[in-house]
Order: sequence, then structure tokens, then C-alpha cells
Amino acid sequence: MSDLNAFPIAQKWPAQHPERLQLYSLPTPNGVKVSIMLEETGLAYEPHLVSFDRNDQMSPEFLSLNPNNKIPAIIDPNGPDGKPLPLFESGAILLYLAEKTGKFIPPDAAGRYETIQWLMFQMGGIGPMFGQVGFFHKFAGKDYEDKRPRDRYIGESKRLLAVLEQRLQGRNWIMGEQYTIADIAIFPWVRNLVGFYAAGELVEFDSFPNVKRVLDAFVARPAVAKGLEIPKRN
Ligand SMILES: N[C@@H](CCC(=O)N[C@@H](CS)C(=O)NCC(=O)O)C(=O)O
Repeated sequence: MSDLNAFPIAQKWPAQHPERLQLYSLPTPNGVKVSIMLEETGLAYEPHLVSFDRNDQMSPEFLSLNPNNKIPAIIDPNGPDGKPLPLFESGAILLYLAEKTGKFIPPDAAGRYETIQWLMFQMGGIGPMFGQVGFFHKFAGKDYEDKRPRDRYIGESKRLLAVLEQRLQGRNWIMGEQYTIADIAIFPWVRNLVGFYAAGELVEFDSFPNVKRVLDAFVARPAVAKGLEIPKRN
């Protein structure tokens, strides 16, 4: 309890269960990666809502945990050597939780690095490119007359979907039989692109049947359905 209280963020978002992993998030495509992972692993955790409507991510308490003012972030009171571990960046958090629990990452070194490779593909490619489609197609950028930026990100997103399509040919998940953190990182973004961003037609989503098949399998998982709603929005 006293360890967690040493973190300024715990003053703004007090822990009811300080022995549990603390999640500071919002159900966005980056946020739900971590809530889905936590639901999948069965780890005990306490979610806290970081409201963008209130600009919570810019508060000094949040910035003390993530100076980059982005959700998700966590504090694991029971981190390495039994000490609290604060962490931001969803990819780093997924990797940490996979290694902590020994779940959703292959145990062998080659499989582990291959999974990390696809995790990085999401972090460096899918997230940033699909996110820009959101900006230029759904949010403030949609009113720009010049459609070149939108088309650039649509083109890149289609290219990335084609890479995924090829990878998923003959595979159940990104890593084949095993469902991993690579799937947990990638599919919330695919879901968002065709759902919330309504960019399915623009990216010709129908031409990626394997991506669609795996997306359907992903959202059918009970832990995914739960994680997508955590933390509850006000
Ligand atoms: N690379 C970061 C990106 C996180 C990110 O972009 N989070 C968005 C929500 S999806 C955010 O917090 N935006 C708030 C802001 O920019 O003020 C990660 O994967 O954790």
C-alpha cells in the first residue's frame, strides 16, 4: 500500500485494491490491448478511467507516470524483485505481462522473437497508419479539401492489410496455432479501422478474407468482449 502511494498518480486515482495491478486507460485501440491481455491472463487488476474529455492525460499526476501523455499505463505493485513497476507503451506492457505470466508468447527463443517482430509491426506500422486514417477520414482532418494525406494513409493501410492477409493465409492466428500478444496488439486496430473509423470501403476490406476471418475469431473470445469495455466510460 505505502509503495503504491509513493506514485503521484495514486493520489488522483486512488487504489481500492493496492495489491492488484493498476491500469490507467480508456477503451481505445491502444488502451484495450492491455485490458484484453489482463482479461486473457486472469491477473487481478484495478482499472482507472483516464478521461480525454477532462484532459486527464495532461494532468501532472498522469504525466508523472507517462511523460508522453498517452494511455495505457500501468503500475504493477508486484513487479520484478517484488518491487512496484510503472510502465507505459502498450507494446512494452504486453511483453511484460506475457513474460510475467508465461502466457501468449511462445516459450522458445525463435518463436518469442517472431512474436515480438509482429508486435513491432503493429506498433510501428498498423497503429500509426490506421490512426492517421482515423484523423483524415473521421476526425478533424476529414474537412481538409486536399485528400492527398488521407489517400497516402489509406494506401499504406491497404498495403499493411495485404501483409497481414498473406501472413494469415493457412494460419489461425499470427503465430499459427498459438494465440499471442501479436494478435492482441493487431486486431483491436483492425476492428477500429473498419468499425469506429468506418474506413472498410476505403481500404477495400472485403479483399482481405483471412484478416476478416481472424478478426471475427478474435472478437468472439470472451476475454476480448470484456476487455473492449474496460475501463467503463462515464
Ligand atoms: N505508442 C503508444 C500510443 C498510445 C496512444 O496513442 N494513445 C492514445 C489513445 S489510443 C492517447 O492516449 N491519446 C491521448 C493524447 O494524445 O492526448 C502505445 O501504444 O501505448
